[in-house]
Amino acid sequence: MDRERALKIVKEHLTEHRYIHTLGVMETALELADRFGADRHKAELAAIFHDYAKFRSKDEMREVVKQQGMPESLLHYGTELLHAPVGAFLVKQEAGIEDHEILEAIASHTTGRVGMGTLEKIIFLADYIEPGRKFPGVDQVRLLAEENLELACIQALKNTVGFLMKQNQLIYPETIYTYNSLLAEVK
Ligand code: DGI
Ligand code: FE
Ligand code: FE
Ligand code: FE
Repeated sequence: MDRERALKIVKEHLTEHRYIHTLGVMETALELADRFGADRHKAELAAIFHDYAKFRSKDEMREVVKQQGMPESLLHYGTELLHAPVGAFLVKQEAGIEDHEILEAIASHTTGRVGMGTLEKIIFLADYIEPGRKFPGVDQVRLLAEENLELACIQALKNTVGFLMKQNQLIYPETIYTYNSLLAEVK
């Protein structure tokens, strides 16, 4: 699938704000793919589709989790987590994307995953640092991303976990496992 067709599909499922975010993730993912050696076309498609399910109803997302045999635990940590794995499923079903690496990168873009590959790390990071993001600490992550993909992902995870803790939100265990696995990778 080419970029124009992918963007056209995704645009119908997103708000204007979320579409602009998606374009930012796409540009950033392409830069990171060049820098860290990933397939440009896969990075582009994964970025374009990463938030495909962002505006699906909670009920629809919960149904997909149950019907597709996704981890039941996903249902107990806040509905924000669901659009990533559910998005990967719907992108395959509705947009016909079959590439396993692309689908995996979409599925893991919110929590990360233990043993993430380069494309997954790139999408995870691009989602965090795209030019429209204004999180406290994002500039430090942008600097790290110029040199070291893993260190940048680690810092993004730290910031997210700190943010969630301040808000008294539950931390999905995979988010912590991802942090541990990246730390082990750089040691
Ligand atoms: O979809 P985006 O807004 O572009 O970004 P995202 O897919 O990274 O989702 C961010 C949201 O996910 C944000 O509200 C924090 C939440 N989140 C990320 N990790 C966890 C989490 N929420 C919980 N409860 N636990 C997590 O581990
Ligand atoms: Fe997302
Ligand atoms: Fe994210
Ligand atoms: Fe996003």
